[in-house]
Amino acid sequence: MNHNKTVAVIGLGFVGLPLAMTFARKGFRVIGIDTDLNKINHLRNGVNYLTGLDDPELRSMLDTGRFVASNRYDPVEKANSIVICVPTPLNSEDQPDLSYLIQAGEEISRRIKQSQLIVLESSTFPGTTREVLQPILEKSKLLVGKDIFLGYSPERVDPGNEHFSLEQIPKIISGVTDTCANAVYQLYSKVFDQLFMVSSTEAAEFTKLLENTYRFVNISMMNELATICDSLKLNIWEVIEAAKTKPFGYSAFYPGPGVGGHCIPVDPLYLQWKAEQLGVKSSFIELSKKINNQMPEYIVQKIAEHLPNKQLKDANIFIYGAAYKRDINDARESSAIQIMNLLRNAEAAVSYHDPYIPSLQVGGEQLHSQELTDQVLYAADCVLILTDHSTIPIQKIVSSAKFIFDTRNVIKESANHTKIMQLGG
Ligand code: SAJ
Repeated sequence: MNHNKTVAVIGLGFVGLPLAMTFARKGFRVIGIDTDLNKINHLRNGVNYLTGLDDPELRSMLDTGRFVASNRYDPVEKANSIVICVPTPLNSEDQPDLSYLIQAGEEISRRIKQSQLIVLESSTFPGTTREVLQPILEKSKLLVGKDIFLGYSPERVDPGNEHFSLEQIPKIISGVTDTCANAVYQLYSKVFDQLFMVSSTEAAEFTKLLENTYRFVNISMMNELATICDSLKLNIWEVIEAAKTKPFGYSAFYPGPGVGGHCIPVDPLYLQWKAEQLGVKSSFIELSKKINNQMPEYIVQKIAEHLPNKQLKDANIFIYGAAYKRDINDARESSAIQIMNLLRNAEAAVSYHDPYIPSLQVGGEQLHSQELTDQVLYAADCVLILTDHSTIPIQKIVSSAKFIFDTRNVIKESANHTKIMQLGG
């Protein structure tokens, strides 16, 4: 079968939707499937819910039929290839939750056709494609490598990154068998500028976890060094800038109020879980998790210690930034949520402003982004900067706020202001 005509993309989130649109741009007919009817209705109206904007390109793809969106799995029968981009979160015990993947596998298995290629893109522990997904697909009595083809290619979407288009990001690919690997190559070579084939799906699964565990560990190291700089009365941001002058052997990471998002705090714990299954320790991941998870408490403790003439319980704390990182509209796993909970537990009054996050569930209550007025800034006992959105009105905050805690080194001349405290500064 020619795998290069119709592609079904399962899961239309921050990974699947950009991928579906990239396939459509490259001339494929794309069937986008997501069980969230709200997403499907947005798409059918030409609205890209990732940006929240009307998307003329998306509308044109839908109007010309190059991209059809459905909340049902039946259309996968018409696809030559199926790419799975469903969430692989953690459960409440910080362990892998493959329920979305298993559900997708079962739905595909009931409709799978001879010669179809299935590629898993969701981040997951080594062995998932072969040990979890393959048996589900073979319930159809079609055998992987003979009747159907199965591979793994880790997603490398970087939300908010304007510098790389999806097809420019080198793509790791792999197959359960050599024939499968070749089928994955035939499909992805039509879309991505650079492919990198590895020897097994396990190697590809591990590659993705390595990339994000590398970030997780390095960020935690910077968080710990920031607390040491606080005690030494040194400025970690100055030291990082100095270290960055080294043209080799150093890559910069930065301290922050914690590690949010659906990748960095999650992927390393998938690797840790797999290592534990094999009786192998993962000390770096365990320590990094502990350090990163302590940052919200460290931030709140610093506020309690340095609030001018106030106890936390009598204080009004105004937070700038709820998104887990700059310039995106996602607050999943954002440390802002933990920090708001800790402050409210200390009986402080908490409000926030984030141009990307209009409302937020905090401790069972729906908080709404407040307008950023001089009055609101002046009324706060502490303005806490948690997200360094590009549009942050620094001068407005500096001129109106009585006391500022900057956890992102947004206010560069903070040393000149006695009312500004910096994380690691
Ligand atoms: N963070 C720090 N210090 C840093 C870098 C990040 O505190 O030096 C924090 C961020 O504020 C955020 C969290 O860590 O809360 C994660 O930030 P991130 O920059 O890693 O952003 P993500 O979660 O969107 O990660 C994605 C990942 N992409 C994929 O998994 C395909 C990651 O691999 C990318 O390297 C990353 O984007 C990126 O480079 O922006």
